[in-house]
Amino acid sequence: MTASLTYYKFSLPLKTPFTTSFGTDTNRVAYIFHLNANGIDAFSESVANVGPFYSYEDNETIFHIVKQYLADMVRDLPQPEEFLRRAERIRGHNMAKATMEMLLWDYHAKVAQKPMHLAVGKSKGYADVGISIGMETPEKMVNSISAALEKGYKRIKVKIEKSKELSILTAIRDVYPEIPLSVDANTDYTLKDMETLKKIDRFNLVYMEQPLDHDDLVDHATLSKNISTPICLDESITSPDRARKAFEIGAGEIINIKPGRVAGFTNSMEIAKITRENGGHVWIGGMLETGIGRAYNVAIASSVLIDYPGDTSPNEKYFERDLVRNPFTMSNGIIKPNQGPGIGVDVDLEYLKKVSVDSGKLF
Ligand code: OSB
Ligand code: MG
Repeated sequence: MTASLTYYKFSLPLKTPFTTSFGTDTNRVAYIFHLNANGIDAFSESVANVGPFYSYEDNETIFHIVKQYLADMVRDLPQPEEFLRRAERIRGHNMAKATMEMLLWDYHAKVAQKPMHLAVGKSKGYADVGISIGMETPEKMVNSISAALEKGYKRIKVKIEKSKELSILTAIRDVYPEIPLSVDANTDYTLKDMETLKKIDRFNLVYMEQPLDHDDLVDHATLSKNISTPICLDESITSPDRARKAFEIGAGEIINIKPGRVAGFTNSMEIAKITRENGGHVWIGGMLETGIGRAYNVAIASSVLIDYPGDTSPNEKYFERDLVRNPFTMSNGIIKPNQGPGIGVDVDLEYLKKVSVDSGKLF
């Protein structure tokens, strides 16, 4: 058997810049990994942002860890769980681990001729879809929300940051007093901002996503006792163990799972299970992925364990042209996972090569 692992570092302009409390992205720059073995082609996509601002990982730490350590652990095509065991001695670097773990999920699902949404467990056969709207002027955000509601999105999430939150929320609730609305602060607040956080609490939100520090659980538990809006954790949940601890101390009631943040699908499914066993709710987030990364997210978002709409908007929201020839379409706020084997995407290799700024072989 000869297997090969090829990487492509691509840069795709976003249709419009995406702003969060930690910065603005104008391009999606990430790595695609392509595993070829036994006549099967598997693909995965890294989820880091350009800089280490969402988490400490960035594109180049991911590439370094994959090249120096993880590629060798993939060569003999282990099952994802076996790969995770091997990778355990590397501290952290979950996004790097996820690229290889998910690549192995795709490979083995294709060997078994199974679509990914069935390979990961019991499937609903569809994913409920919400939208994540980047920060803009309140007027522009209201316009984006109108367009999103027309398209059928089931939940609206808006990015906020300190001092902009009240004008944004007031503008939205003036026009849409009842829509299912949430905010994502991407860690911009501390407990010293309790007065503001209590004001946010009055806007009848489905949840408040990651208001406090990126690795905090304890202060979230304190906040949660002081407000009635449920807290949704994103950045803070990096493993099943962290999810267990979050529920143990009451740090939140909802978890946004991004497979990349938690080293892949095995841990994602475990976190979903822990969340539901604790009476919590769970949904699948996004990191502005192309059709390749999105196909993983939609597959896992279709699991029966996932009970809230996720950030799995179809890619036309972000890109003029996708890296896959069969991008998702949404109807009535629902996206159906691909039915082909594995992630079921038809990768446009020609276009991927065209938008790549670097590529090569790891084995
Ligand atoms: O916190 O959910 C987040 C994008 C980049 C970094 C962090 C986040 C996001 C999103 C994007 O909200 C959601 C999407 O991919 O559509
Ligand atoms: Mg978030």
